[in-house]
Amino acid sequence: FGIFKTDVIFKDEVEQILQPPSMYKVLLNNDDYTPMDFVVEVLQKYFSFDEERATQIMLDVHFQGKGVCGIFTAEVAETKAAQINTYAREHEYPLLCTIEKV
Ligand code: TYC
Repeated sequence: FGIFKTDVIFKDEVEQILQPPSMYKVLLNNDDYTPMDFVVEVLQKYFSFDEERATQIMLDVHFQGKGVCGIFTAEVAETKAAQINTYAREHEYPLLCTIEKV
């Protein structure tokens, strides 16, 4: 009877289920100048795709205009997009990574 210490953990877990964090898509946008190999490298480096899957996604972006690389919480999505845009700029490519609320 009464309140147990474990109730606090249980309450946090219930709140996580009732109010899951907002999720964000991380998208790559096509452009005419970034080399295909560089985009494949980015997809392997920042999303751990193998070369075959990275190539499929790169080609999808190339032909469709943009494509989803993954879905993450706000902080992870923002960090990945910022890192990719910085990495692309360091190599002087216009590759643009954006995020969009699911
Ligand atoms: N369109 C680029 C090319 O032909 C390749 C490319 C693919 C660039 C995906 C950006 O997000 C991108 N070299």
